[in-house]
Amino acid sequence: MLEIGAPVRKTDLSEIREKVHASERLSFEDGMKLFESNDVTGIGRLANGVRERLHGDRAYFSHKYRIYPTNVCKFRCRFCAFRVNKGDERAYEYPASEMLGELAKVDLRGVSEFHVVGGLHPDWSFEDYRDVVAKLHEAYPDVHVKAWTGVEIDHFTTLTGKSVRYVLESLREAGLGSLPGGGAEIFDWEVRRTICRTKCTGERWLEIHQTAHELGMKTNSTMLYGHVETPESKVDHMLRLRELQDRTGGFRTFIPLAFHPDNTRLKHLPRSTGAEDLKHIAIGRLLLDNIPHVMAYWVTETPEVAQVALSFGADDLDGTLVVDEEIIDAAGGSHVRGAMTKERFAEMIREAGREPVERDTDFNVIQAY
Ligand code: V47
Repeated sequence: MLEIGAPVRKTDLSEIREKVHASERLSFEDGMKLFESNDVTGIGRLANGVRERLHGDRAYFSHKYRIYPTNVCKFRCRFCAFRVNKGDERAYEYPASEMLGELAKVDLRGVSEFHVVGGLHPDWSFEDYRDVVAKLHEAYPDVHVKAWTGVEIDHFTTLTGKSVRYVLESLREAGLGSLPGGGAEIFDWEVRRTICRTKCTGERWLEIHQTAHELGMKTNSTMLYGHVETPESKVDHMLRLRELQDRTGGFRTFIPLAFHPDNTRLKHLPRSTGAEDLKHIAIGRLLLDNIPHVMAYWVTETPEVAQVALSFGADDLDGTLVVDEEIIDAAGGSHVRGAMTKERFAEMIREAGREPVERDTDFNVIQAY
């Protein structure tokens, strides 16, 4: 129960403020101080300063189409409500051969990106997954294909017995443009083994993104929070991303993902609050001084919190949904149902006092509103 009159932990942020104003890098200890502080508006103001220094009033969004070729997954991550076993009555699969027929029914005009998200189907070969990329690229050569997280790439190395480099080069030949940021969750093994012990390790995820960057491929990064993680594990997670970015410069964006507990094996946990969501965005902007963009993923955070996040460090709202989002919908995020149009996005951004800019996957401007 909320204790009325409990002290608010307004940690003294003056040292951090001075560093941020001098564009000095924040340390692990600074990150911990930020997480310990309840001064959400103070942290937000600092992050907003960085955001405006980098992007002025611009707030980006993209018009993309999400593809979920299957919800069958051999892993049983405790935070996931999307995956099902093979044979389950909710199981579906759209291999490449059926996918194009389904896409032909959809209005894809103006879509600049396919974002492909899927499970690890026990019967699918690497060729089946590669074929999804190849067929999309053949049929829609002007649309960027962002497909398969580091976790799937790791799975493909097991399926083929080949290296990460081989798998990525093979997918690139088929038309892969870049990797999404999923599967990172929390790198720290103590957390990872509790929430997703069969997934590749944090070290392996980072190695896969490093290899992609070395091949000249850009990728995204994420962090799933609001479950069993600790502040230490989140600061560690972000600093590991920052360290890789120092070496490669290959991350386009950082996306904090708020955990949705419904229908998961962690359903006893409460959903993070708006203040917590804003704090994660702001701390991400402050610690990740070398990643150009920070996304407020409206699908996990709700459109309302995402609007405020545009003044708490975020400069990007991800994209429209031509089809329903499935992962967060399965975990209780009913606000994601129904399409979010470009016009609604632009209006949402304007209401938040920012200038809407439609972008492509690489943040090239498609249209400024
Ligand atoms: O890795 C799964 C997360 C991720 C839940 O790169 C959940 O542009 C909350 O990575 N509650 C997949 N989150 C989505 C993802 C993503 C999203 C938007 C843009 C990009 C990009 C990537 O979704 C998973 C996991 O961290 N997730 N279940 C859940 N119940």
